[in-house]
Amino acid sequence: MSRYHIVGRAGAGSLIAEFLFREAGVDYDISFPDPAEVKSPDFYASNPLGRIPVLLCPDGRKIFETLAIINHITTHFTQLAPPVGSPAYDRYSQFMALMATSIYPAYHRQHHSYYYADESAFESLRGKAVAEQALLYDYIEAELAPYICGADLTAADFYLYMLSRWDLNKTAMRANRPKLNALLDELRARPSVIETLAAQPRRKQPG
Ligand SMILES: N[C@@H](CCC(=O)N[C@@H](CS)C(=O)NCC(=O)O)C(=O)O
Repeated sequence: MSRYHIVGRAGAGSLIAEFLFREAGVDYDISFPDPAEVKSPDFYASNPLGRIPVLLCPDGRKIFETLAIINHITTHFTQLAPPVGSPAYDRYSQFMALMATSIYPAYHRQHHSYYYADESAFESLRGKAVAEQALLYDYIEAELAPYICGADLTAADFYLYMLSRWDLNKTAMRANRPKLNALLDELRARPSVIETLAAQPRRKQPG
C-alpha cells in the first residue's frame, strides 16, 4: 500500500481524518465497510471495540482512536497543531482531550444507547449526555477567540466541527452561542470540509 487508507463510515468519526488529509493536500483512500464487517474477528484485530475510524498507514501500521490519528496527521503533515512544548500546545491538548473523552462519548451514548443501558433507561441516559454537553458547549463558547487556540485555526476546531454535526438538536446546541455559530459556519465553508462532505456515501450514520 503506497498511501494512507481510512476505514470509516459516512458522516462519522472518519471525517476528521479526511478533513485533515485534505487540509494537508495528502491523497488517501477510504472504505466504508458495513456495520457487520466491523464487528467481525478480522476487524477486532484492528480495533478491539470494532469501531471506526482506523487509519492504515503506508508502512503497514494501523492506528485507531481519533486522537491518535489526528496526532499522527498533524505531526507528519499539517501545521494544524501548535508547536509541542508551547503554552498553546497545552491548551490544544486539553481541548482535544476534553472533546475526545467527554463530548464524543456523550454523542456515542445518544446514538448507541444500547451499549450503555436497557431501553427503559434510554431517555434518562440521553438527557444526562445532553446536559453534560451543554455545560461543555457553554465552556467552549466562553473560550473561543475566535478559534479554540485563539487566533490560530487548529485541528481542534475541525474536531469540534465534526462532533457538532452529530448533535440531535442543532438549534439548541447553537442557541445563544454566537462564537460557536461563527466557528461552525466558517468550518463548514472550508474547501476541505465541503469536498469531504460532498464525497460521503449517501447513507449517513452519525455518532
Ligand atoms: N474513542 C473512539 C470512538 C470511536 C467511535 O465511537 N466510533 C463510532 C463512529 S463515530 C463507532 O464506531 N460506532 C459504532 C459502535 O460503537 O459500534 C475514537 O475517538 O476513535
